[in-house]
Amino acid sequence: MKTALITGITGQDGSYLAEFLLSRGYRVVGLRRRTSTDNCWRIAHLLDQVELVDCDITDQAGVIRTVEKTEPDEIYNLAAQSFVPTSFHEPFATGTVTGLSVVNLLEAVRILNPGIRFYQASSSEMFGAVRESPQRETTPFHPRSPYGVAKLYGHWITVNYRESYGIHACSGILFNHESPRRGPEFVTRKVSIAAARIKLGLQAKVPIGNLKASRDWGFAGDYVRAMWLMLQQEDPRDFVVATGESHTIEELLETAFSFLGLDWRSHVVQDPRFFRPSEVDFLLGDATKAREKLGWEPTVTFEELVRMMVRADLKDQAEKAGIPVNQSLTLPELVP
Ligand code: NDP
Ligand code: GDR
Repeated sequence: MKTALITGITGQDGSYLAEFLLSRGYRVVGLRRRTSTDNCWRIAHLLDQVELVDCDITDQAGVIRTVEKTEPDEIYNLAAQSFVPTSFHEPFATGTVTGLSVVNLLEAVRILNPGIRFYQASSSEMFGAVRESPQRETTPFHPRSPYGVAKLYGHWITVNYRESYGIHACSGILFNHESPRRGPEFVTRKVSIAAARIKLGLQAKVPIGNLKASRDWGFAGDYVRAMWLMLQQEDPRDFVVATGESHTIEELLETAFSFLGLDWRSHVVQDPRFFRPSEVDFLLGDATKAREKLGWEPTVTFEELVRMMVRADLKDQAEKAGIPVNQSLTLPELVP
């Protein structure tokens, strides 16, 4: 039985990856930091199947102790301060957690067992002001936020440890991926929650920032499979993971609201608070290498993804508000 150590197990991707690895017979250990209130809602259904170790990835000694104690075959480093706007307010903290701390894990691998395979969660945000479209593994980087800059450190230090010490270290350059478990501050989830609440009469308006930005959005459940596939290759390499389709925030709004029979233009208020000091206008990934070398393909389309999220939030919001969801509301099918 292989052991996987997942940092960031309480996050969106951590929960899907834990499910995926458990289904493949792994022993799954999750590194999570101590928080004052419980944040295990995404893995509540897995708590009797995974082992949790308290550790903050900024704490080098703690990370080394965790790796020593758990003896993983594979490490998936998903922990990060992952919200781009916060990185403008907390650039140092973001640099420390999202960037510099990657080396704590790589050092643990180098010191304790260079045979451990290592996955780093890199990001399309590193492409930033894109130099070519679509973006692929060879596209030059130009990050546009402290988050993107921090991810670039994580990316290159992973490549560096592979080249310097022969460690099986891979960096997955993943484009935006979403799900009903996405944090509510990210735009897809913000929109799916708002559409559901407006449909249920629980709110009237939603403030949104840049409507013209465009993203290559996929389903998180598909993307964690690509992480695992990267670590199963004989040759460690970096891969772009994306759908190859880009949609604007306006298209996201149109898809989500029209699914519930709503006109988004009647409910969306443009709010300058949600604009960023510098924006990533357009992202579109070319996952040809992942398709050819990993045999990876996305299975969920943009429309299916948005509908999956809206359905889940409709059910969730109705339950929270004590509104019986029935046919008389003429809601779309509730089960994803
Ligand atoms: P989330 O924000 O949902 O999860 C981040 C995780 O990191 C949480 O479990 C969080 O714990 C943990 N974490 C944060 N700081 C620390 C710390 N100091 N020590 C230990 N754990 C910490 O992100 P996602 O699941 O969406 O993304 C996973 C990774 O992939 C991240 O690195 C992200 O930057 C990257 N990525 C994500 C993409 C996406 O579209 N989702 C695309 C490309 C890259 P807590 O619950 O305590 O906050
Ligand atoms: P992103 O995701 O910054 O791409 O980073 P987010 O969903 O926050 O923003 C996507 C785009 O939507 C625009 N936008 C808004 N965004 C938010 N959050 N709220 C709004 O009200 C709003 N209005 C418009 C943004 O300006 C942006 O252009 C995500 C994170 O998961 C990163 O960790 C990951 O690395 C990248 O995706 C790939």
